[in-house]
Amino acid sequence: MKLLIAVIQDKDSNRLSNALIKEGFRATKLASTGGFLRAGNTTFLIGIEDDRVQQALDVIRANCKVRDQLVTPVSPVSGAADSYIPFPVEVQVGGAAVFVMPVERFEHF
Ligand code: 2BA
Repeated sequence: MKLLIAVIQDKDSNRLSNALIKEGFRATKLASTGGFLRAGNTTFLIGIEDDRVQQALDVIRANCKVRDQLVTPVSPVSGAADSYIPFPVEVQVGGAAVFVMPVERFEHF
């Protein structure tokens, strides 16, 4: 068995939930925050048999888009703060960051 941990954008979360249910996957959604952008994102926990990992990855890929986002970098804590001009930079976010983890044991009561 494997546990997929998939960090995706909030905008894709409903579509992905619906697609996972339609394909017969069980998932848990967690509200999360990206360490870099410090913006909300969504983390899915998906427990599945090994032979369905590729199918789950395909569903995630088909339902999560890559988007460009403008970020204004945080100003330096000390030092050259006077001369610091915060130019927004564009970063590409998503579609999804997915970890595939082995599951030693799964109990469901
Ligand atoms: P954030 O950490 O908020 O990152 C958002 C986007 O900012 C990233 O998109 C990436 O394009 C950019 N970025 C992140 N760290 C950067 C850095 N040190 N320098 C320059 N650009 C940087 P994604 O790579 O698609 O990641 C989307 C979200 O997935 C991340 O949100 C984070 O919540 C999660 N994530 C991605 N990689 C991860 C990892 N290795 N471990 C844990 N979470 C991860």
